[in-house]
This record gives sequence, C-alpha cells and structure tokens, in this order.
Amino acid sequence: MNLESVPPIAAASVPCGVFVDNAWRPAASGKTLEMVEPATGAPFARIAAGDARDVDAAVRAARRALEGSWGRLDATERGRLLTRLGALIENQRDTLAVLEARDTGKPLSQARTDIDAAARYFEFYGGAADKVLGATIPYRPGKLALTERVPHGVTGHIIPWNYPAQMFGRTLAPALAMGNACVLKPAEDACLTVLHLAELSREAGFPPGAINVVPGRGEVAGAALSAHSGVDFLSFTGSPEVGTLVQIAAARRHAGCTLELGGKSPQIVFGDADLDAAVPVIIAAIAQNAGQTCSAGSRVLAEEGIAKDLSARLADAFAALRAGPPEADLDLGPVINPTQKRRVERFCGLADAAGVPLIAEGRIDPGAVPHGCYVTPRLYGPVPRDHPVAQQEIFGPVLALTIFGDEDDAVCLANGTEYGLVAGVWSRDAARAVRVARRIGAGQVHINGYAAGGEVELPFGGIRKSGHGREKGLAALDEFSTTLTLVLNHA
Ligand code: TXE
Repeated sequence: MNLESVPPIAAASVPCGVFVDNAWRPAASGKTLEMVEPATGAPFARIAAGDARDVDAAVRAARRALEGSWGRLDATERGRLLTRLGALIENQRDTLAVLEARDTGKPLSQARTDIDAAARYFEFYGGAADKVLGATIPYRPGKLALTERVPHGVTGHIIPWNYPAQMFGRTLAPALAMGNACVLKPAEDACLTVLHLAELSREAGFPPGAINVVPGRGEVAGAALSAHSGVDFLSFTGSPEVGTLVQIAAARRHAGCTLELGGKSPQIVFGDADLDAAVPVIIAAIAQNAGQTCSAGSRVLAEEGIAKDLSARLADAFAALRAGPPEADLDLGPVINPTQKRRVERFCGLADAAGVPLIAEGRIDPGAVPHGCYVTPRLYGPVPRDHPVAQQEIFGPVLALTIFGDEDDAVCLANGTEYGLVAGVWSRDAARAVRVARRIGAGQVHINGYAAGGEVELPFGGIRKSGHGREKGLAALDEFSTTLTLVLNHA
C-alpha cells in the first residue's frame, strides 16, 4: 500500500496540541517541537511543547473528573466507554496505521498490527472493568470484613516512542477500567497517533478530564508529571536512567510506580530443538520494529552441539533481511532518530574492534533515502559473554549468538545480564524446558515460541534493571488499583 493512497490523515490534520478537559490548546509557553520522519529525516509535523503549567492544568482536570462525572460512572459504564474507543480505533485502523508508520518509521503491516493491539487493549479491559472482584474475610463474630479494589486517583503515564499507539492502550486502558483519571506524556520522537487517539477518546464519550495528554520534552513535561504532587501513581516505560529519576520523584511524595525499562532477552536453543520452527521466530523477535522493542530477543544462546547448524540457518535468514521505508513494507524500517542510529553503530563498532565475528548481515533497500535513519541488521557470534553486545540493550537489529555447554550453563548465561524481562526456551524435552524456564529470572518465559512483549492477555514486566510491576492481562488491573478493606460491625 502506498502511503499517499490512504485516506488523508495529513499530519496537519492531526490534533497537535495539549489535550486537557477534552479540548485542544497550545502549550502555555506557545512553544512547539518539530517532528521528523525517521524514514526521510524530513520534518513533517509540529507538536505543542508542554511544560509544568500544562501538566498542572492536566492534573487539575483529572482531579475534577474524579470528583465529577468520570468518578460517578460505575464499572459497567466505564467498560462500555473503553469498548467503544476500541471499536473507533478499529474503524480507523488504516489511517492510524499510516500515521504510526510515518511517525515511527516501522513497516506498514507492523503498524497495522500495533493499531489492532491498541484496539484490543480497550476491548479487553472494557470487558474486564466490571469483573473485578473483592473478597470477604473470615473475621470476628459481629463483623463483616471485605475488600474491594479502588483506583489510585490521578495516574501519570510516561511512554516511549517505539510503540506509541500500543502504549496508549497498554497503559491507559487498565487504568481507566479501574476508574483512575489519567495524564499521559507521550514521547517527543513519536506521538502523533497518541494525539489522534486522544481525539477519538472524546468521540467515544469519555467525560472531560478522564484522559489528558501533554506532549513535550521528557526533561520538561515528563519531569513535571513525575514530580507533581497531585499525581497518585506513575507508570513509566523507557530507559533505566530515566526510570530511576521517575522512581525517585515518586518516592519523594510516597507515590507508587511501575517501571518497564527494557531488556536483553535470551532465546535458549537446546540441541533437541525444532530449528525449522525456532529460526523464523528468533529472527522476527529481533527484526520486529528494527529491534527497538523492550522484549526484543536480542541474544541467542545455542547449545554447543547445534551451534554451527543454528548459526548457519540464522545467517541465511539474516542475509535475507531488508530494511526500507514503511510503505515498502519490508522486514524492518529505519530506527527512530540519528541518536539511536549512532547508538546501534557504536555497539557494532565495539564488536568489530574486539574482533567479534560478524556471521551475517542484512541489507538496506536501495529505495531507502540516504537521510533516513537506517542501520544494517547484523548477527554476531560467538560473542564473548561479557562483551557489551552480549550484555547491554542495543535497541537495534543486532543479534548476539553465544554458545553454552549444558543446562546449568544455559541458565547461568541467560541470567547473566542486569536485565530480566522475557526469555525463550527451545527444546522438544518438555520437562527440561519447564525446568529451565522456572530457573530464569524474567517476567515472562515462552517455550517453543516467543511473543516479543506477549499478547494483551499475558501479564508482562520485568525484574532487576528491567523494572518492576506488571502490565497487560488482569495483573494490570491490580497495578492500577489498591485494596480498600471495609469492616461492618453489625453485632
Ligand atoms: O528513552 P527515555 P530514550 C531504552 C533503549 C533506548 C534508550 C534511550 O535502550 O535506546 O532507552 O531511549 C521521557 N523525566 N528504551 O532516550 O529518554 C521521554 O520524553 C520524565 C527502552 O528515548 O527514557 C519519553 O516520553 N520523563 C524502552 C520517555 O521518558 C522523561 C523504550 C522515554 O524516554 C525524562 C524506549 C525525565 N527526566 C527506550 N526524560 C522500553 N522499555 O521499551 C525523558 N523522559
């Protein structure tokens, strides 16, 4: 599909301001930020550069919503609004996908999958909203004790640029289902679909103040949201460095927070694995979104006996990878910006300088314009275990292959980074696969398969440097609520 052939959703027609109380306004400062298309390096939109004043207005609007019409809705009514928003997203799938593809650089079909996921979040949590149960507690005679889940209040959400539309659904839908009023700070590198989705939320009928969006720079609008005393709970997805700042800001006022900070997720391939099934999945898990996925399978750990065979198969698949513009819909697009491109190239430079063998590389399509932020997909191996390419999150299409001896060694290697987000275990021996999966420090382990980030239904989150807290699935409803214990004395 050609981008231009899609019904016009020209960047200029997308709301680009601050969204507060269901209305668009310029940033209080009047300042704007230029949005650049990763595939061309050319500017294509301007967004409001919100600051602390805009964040404050959004938080106040959220508080009013909680005390007003939003706070008075019951769970079924909230669920209906969520479901309606999901349907509106689905209806606008193609136009939203084009916007997402241009804004992030990802291939059009990947953008479409993202929009489907965004819609699915609202469908899933719309259905779940009025099925959250409390408990009764056996207690003393003459007393009825029970618990119910209640919202935190005003929740602040800071999201990254890699999956803007999905993140809108992933973080807002469960928070709204539980009755929180939300203030979202999208990433300055890609946020046009988020702004468009905010507009759709008004169309769906969300009352003013339930959803507020303040675009702007992280160190300005994001820092103001983290530090705002009117925000009761924070949800952050992004880098470990900024996550630390957000957690400190939350701790200063004793607010809770969840952090999702990326990973260095391993795919452990045992000698008895079905390599025909494993190879395409391993490739997709690193090529998807040009490797800019928190749960990208960026390490492949191969048992000694099959390392050669696996390496040869991966090499063939890597050599076939093509990076190109979103409308060409190849395996991957450009990375988000020149900083990210330099970051990926720096890691590759370290591997080259250390003499780490480059097993194979993909290609950049001749149709890709020279100013686009393209990087060549690369497979390195065997990578020494302590090399930065085997240890650190690159956030690009670079896969590190390492060899292990036995089961214990595989577990040691898998757990041998600072991260712990997702892992894949490939083996025909179900008992071994489960045994190994249970020894891996990660929030999610897939056996004979891999879903980078998993589906909407599956609780997702990390340990250690990957963060804490769980999003997705019903677990997110717990995260975005707290327990109220009620005791009725009836004796
Ligand atoms: O992230 P930042 P960046 C990792 C990935 C990537 C690296 C840097 O390795 O290469 O981080 O990416 C907002 N107070 N991930 O620099 O800066 C910012 O505006 C409050 C993994 O883009 O952490 C954006 O909305 N907020 C990751 C969000 O934080 C601040 C996804 C994330 O941006 C802020 C993205 C501040 N002081 C990057 N400074 C994942 N887990 O998926 C920035 N922000």
